[in-house]
Amino acid sequence: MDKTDPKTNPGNGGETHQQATGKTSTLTTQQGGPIADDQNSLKAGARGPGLIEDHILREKLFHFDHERIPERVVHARGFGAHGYFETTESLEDVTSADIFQRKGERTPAFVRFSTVAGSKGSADLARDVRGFAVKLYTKEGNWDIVGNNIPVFFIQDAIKFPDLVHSVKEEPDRGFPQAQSAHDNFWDFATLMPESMHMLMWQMSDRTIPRSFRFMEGFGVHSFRLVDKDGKSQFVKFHWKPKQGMQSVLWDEALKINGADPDFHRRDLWNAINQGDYPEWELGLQIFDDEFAEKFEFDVLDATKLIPEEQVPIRIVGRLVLDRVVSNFFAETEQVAFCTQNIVKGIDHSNDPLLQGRNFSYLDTQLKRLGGPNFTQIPINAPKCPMHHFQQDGHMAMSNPTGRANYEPNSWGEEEGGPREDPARGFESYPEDVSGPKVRERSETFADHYSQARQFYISQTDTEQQHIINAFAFELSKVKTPVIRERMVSHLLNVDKQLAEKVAEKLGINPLPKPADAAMPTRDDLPVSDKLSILKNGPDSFKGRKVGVLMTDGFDADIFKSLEKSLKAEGAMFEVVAPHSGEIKSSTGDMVKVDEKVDGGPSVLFDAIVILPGSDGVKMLAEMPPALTFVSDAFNHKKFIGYADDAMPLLKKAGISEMLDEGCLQLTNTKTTDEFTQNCRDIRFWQRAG
Ligand code: HDE
Repeated sequence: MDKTDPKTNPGNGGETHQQATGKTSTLTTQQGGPIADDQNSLKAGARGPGLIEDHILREKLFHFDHERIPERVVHARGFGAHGYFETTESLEDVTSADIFQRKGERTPAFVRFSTVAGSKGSADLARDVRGFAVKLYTKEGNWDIVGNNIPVFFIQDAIKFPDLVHSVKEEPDRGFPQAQSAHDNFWDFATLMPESMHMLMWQMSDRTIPRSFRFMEGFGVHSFRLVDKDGKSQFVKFHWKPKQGMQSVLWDEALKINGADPDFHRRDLWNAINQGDYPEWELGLQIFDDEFAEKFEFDVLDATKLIPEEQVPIRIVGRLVLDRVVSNFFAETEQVAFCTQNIVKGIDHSNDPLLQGRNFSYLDTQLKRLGGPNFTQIPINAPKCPMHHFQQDGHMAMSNPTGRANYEPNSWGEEEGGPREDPARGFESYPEDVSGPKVRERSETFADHYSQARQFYISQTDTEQQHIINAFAFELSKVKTPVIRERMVSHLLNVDKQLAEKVAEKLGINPLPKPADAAMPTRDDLPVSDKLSILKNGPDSFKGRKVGVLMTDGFDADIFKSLEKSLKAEGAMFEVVAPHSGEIKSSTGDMVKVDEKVDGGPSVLFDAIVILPGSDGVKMLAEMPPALTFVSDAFNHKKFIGYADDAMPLLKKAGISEMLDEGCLQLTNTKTTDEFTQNCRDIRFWQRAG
């Protein structure tokens, strides 16, 4: 199947769309009239004024003028892909949701990953939460799990969402900074909202600078409900676990990647899928009953808290595979409309006040963004199961009912009367017993803002803790108002004293402020949860990763071939980086295609590097600043480095020849290239100082 052919790509609605099929067809107006000249507008004389009767020009400009729709108010920058969800275990015992009944059944899916704060054109490597929104086209209606790559959220009540988003976006008077939380307004708001402390720890961790969408987890965040066929209900939290393992970049890399390739994440997903290396996630459920919810230390309705996997283990029930890129970015990624209220029978909402607010917001925002109530008819949003209802008309109504009946009940009989309710199949809300006074109040069970923040911190490796310290110090160094910086340090004192001291030191805050007043004091240490760390859950192979091989004419053909073989066997990729584009010639005269010219292919774009120059070429490289940075950056970013003997002059000039450690391996033969590939499975040589 041609994946880019709209005819064969249902997400784009291409089945009925006659434009751009790839065949040479006659250019027409929107009315279908063939166009003879698309180069010149109609004028009174070749140098005369334009004529308003030029319907071809007017139609073209009219359409162009209206090409843009409002970008999403948050999560504007995103990238989507198609795939499927496969049920690997029947959940008949806990839910009547049709999608979970039959082991082995596949359900079509569309996933959109995103950053939150930046505009549509912002860079991929912003330090930011990532959206992980999944649309499942089930046989009993669309189910959207609109999640993030972090299991908790900043706020507890939807009423604070506009404030949160205003504070993190560009400051309104100046219109900057773009796609960054490192500014006064964000930290002012966050430090005045102690409930954000747990999320801030995640946000300052490497979770917010993932190496790729493929290497991050996804979470439904809220507690939802599962309801079985007898109406019995339990709570559930949804987790997406990447089969590829987790991996993040370093902050210095993120900054440089944004310059070198602002599309790094979307390009990565696009390339992986097009190369047949389909990313895959397991769906894990944390299922717990009301009794557990009662006795758990925190409120399961509080979205700033998680339930450690050690406490409620994850049950893997399915897998999500992304195997098809979009064929039209606008039609699919831009027009897809996720709504938390898109749920199916057998699944229900909980009373989480954040979720309750979301259920209003998503539908509402789509109306503004997509222009009318019929956005559900856009192919990417339309269910793939039969649907019949009496909703009608409105802007851009595309699928219109026929016949006389547009209401029910009616007297027009089975054939003519249209669809009817089906109590056996239809959605039913879990009949939870609820009563209480109408109040604007926050439950006291939501009051502990620090204990899980601390649990997160103490569950990290030393390296990860250091990254968190650095991230806080970096972000707060961009905050110009001293009292805001100090307020954050006063909160950190309630999380971890050493963390607070180290951040304070980097910010030049001396003496330390008093710890922030806490609605509830931090509890005695909660147990370390290894699942909260990225490094403790790294990949077990180098599959799907990419090596940058810096080469020149005269490179050693045998080493290159054996490296190529070894990386291929691992499922890893490589790109050839050279002083010039085109091709380079090996020691034995073989030609190899160059992927990147060295100044366009810095080492931050790769997971590991190999330096394989010819003995003459290395002298040229040693005089090229981008080649020197290629090497020194990789070293400083603790990447694995493979090098041929001929590379020494470059390593010397880059200042690392005296510091070569076990993360740097000289490549001489097949055995060493295999060893190099195996080393790369650790992704970084963290022992390297600095
Ligand atoms: Fe969203 N969020 N959100 N959010 N959110 C939107 O919907 C909102 C929240 C998330 O790729 C908007 O279609 C409120 C949590 C993702 O298209 C908007 C609250 C989580 C996406 C909206 C939250 C998310 C959005 C903007 C607090 C993780 C991108 C455009 C009550 C569980 C979906 C749009 C995509 C998008 C509202 C909090 C995830 C305005 C009011 C918590 C992944 O409706």
